[in-house]
Amino acid sequence: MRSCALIMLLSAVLSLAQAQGQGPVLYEADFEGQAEGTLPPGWASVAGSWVTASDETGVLQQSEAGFRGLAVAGSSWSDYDVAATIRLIAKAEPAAVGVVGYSAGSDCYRLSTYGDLLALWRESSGQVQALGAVPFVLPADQPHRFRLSLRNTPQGTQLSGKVWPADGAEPQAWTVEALDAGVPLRHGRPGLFTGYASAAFTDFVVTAASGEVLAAEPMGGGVRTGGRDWEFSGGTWQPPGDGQPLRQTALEDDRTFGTAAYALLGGWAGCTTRVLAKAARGGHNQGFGIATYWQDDGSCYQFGHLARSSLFLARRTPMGTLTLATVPFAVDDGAWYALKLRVESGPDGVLLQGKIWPAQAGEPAEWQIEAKDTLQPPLRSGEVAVWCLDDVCSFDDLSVQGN
Ligand SMILES: [Ca+2]
Repeated sequence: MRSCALIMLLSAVLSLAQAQGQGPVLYEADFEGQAEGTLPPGWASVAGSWVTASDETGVLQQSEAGFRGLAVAGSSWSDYDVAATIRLIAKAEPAAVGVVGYSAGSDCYRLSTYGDLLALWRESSGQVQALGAVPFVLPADQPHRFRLSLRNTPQGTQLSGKVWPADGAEPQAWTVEALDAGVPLRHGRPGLFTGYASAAFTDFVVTAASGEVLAAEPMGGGVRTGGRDWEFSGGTWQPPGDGQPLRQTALEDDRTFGTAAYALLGGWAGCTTRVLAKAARGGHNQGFGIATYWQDDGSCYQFGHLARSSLFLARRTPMGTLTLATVPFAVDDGAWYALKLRVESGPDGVLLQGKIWPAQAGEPAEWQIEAKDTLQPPLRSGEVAVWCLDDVCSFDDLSVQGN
């Protein structure tokens, strides 16, 4: 009897842990130690004026009092270096392999080979432009390290690239540099690239301008760090596993292969996001909350309060917003609230669960609002974002945890 009771207790604890999101912490931001009036590394302001500010502690704040509309800031990728070790396996001519940065929609920058050149490229809506190039021949079967650095400056986006043998020391100088001064790309996902070539990729690292490692993936033994998935387009990508690195094998397989192939580091999937939020006293306070599975085109799942009187769950698309559920809930100005949103994909749709409570109070045991999104195609993963409607709002202590 005793062991039976113990098993029941254990399973009760386990199911509670599963319901509350007790997986590994994938991302945390307390907005401390940041120069006031700037955005933290890896964040982008999509609408409104988002900066770090001092409240009781450092917070992320939508600071434009007159802003009318949906103000959104999200974790994104900007001002970073992306590096990977690339082994060219087989090639046609002109073979291309390299690393990708600021990939959003059909746009990206690349540091990649092209025949006997190493170049910095910009892709925009199917057009490819070389921004700078130097003579370089990448030998087959000799792993080389590629590093692409992207920096947003008032004059444009500064691109710098270098390539060196993976068993040698990193050279001080950049091999090729360019400034994209027209309408530069400003943020987007890091990744990998091949064209007319098969290649193996290891030791993928994304580093902020401050030197902080934003993502690192050994890719030698199926190790995933940061809970992020790879998203593939074109080619035949073999995900890392069983001691094998990430590979693009289309040419190796002797299939017809002329198009470019990309592996982009995706966002988080199957996660629970928590944040503290507060609307300025005396403002309009028409809404605030969390967005997850946030994509560069604005698609996301959205949770929060609306007009101080209700909670809602919604799916945003570039075409509009689909409200999935609403329940009554009263929100006060000037008070901190804790919000939690859990998103989990299943065979019949994406389950969304939300709760909100005054930050001084204990977390309620039950979810307050639930909905299942069955709209096709489903959202699979993405970044996290915070949003507010028609007001000055502050956010603090954001965390993303695996379910
Ligand atoms: Ca803080």
